[in-house]
Amino acid sequence: MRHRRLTLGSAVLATLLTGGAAQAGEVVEVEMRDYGYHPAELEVEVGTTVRWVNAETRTSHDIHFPEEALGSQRLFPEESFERTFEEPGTYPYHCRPHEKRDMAGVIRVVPAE
Ligand SMILES: [Cu+2]
Repeated sequence: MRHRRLTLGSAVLATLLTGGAAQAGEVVEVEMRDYGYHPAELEVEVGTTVRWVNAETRTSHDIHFPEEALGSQRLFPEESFERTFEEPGTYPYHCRPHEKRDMAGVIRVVPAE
């Protein structure tokens, strides 16, 4: 399984290299910091694993998918949560402790090319 760490700069580069969505079998990281998900919007192909990593120094967050009533426990700094997306669709999520701060994101899962 290939692993690609997405920072703000490399996310743009990765998009250019792959021609769009992350591909099946890949792991794409979303950082949680400054009460936000980075990137907040992400497009991946079916079969991609998204790993949310808490990059804060002391704040905990979670990842909650309200439409499916599933998600992570509270994640403390350096802890992570993974989900592999097997069905195309739009998956909005948010952080339950920080819902009022609009800490939210969305994963768009597209069919493999
Ligand atoms: Cu949060």
